[in-house]
Amino acid sequence: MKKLLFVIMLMSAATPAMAKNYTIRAVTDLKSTKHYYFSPDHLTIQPGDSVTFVNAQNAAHDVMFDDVPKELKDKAIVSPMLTKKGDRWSHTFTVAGSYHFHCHPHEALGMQGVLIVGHASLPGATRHVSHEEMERHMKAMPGSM
Ligand SMILES: [Cu+2]
Repeated sequence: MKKLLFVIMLMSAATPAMAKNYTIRAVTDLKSTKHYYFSPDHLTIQPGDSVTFVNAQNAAHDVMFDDVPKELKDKAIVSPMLTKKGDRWSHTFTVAGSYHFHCHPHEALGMQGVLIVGHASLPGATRHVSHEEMERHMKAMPGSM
């Protein structure tokens, strides 16, 4: 009996909950009232899940996380520019809380979204990430300009 229990414990340790991968499309639709938007623009995932941002048309979009849980102290989450249809960028989210992101070229046009990882952050538990900080992060990325 003890041996069986041990085997079951080993098996459950070897099969962690399957992390999921979600897709958010960066949409350009000049015929709609909102020309540029993320679809979906609100998404809830679990820690360990990843999100793939896909450029749905041939306009340039990127993804900048401008509000993130405070635990992400020295970390800026920024995609490279997705310049053409089908360009994609994935990120795995391990820290629970509320995230806000926008597309830099279309920030003024309201291209933005909210991502909840596990549960929403309490008020004051997130921090703003400046464009300067994101730029520094991008310059440090391998293969950046
Ligand atoms: Cu955009």
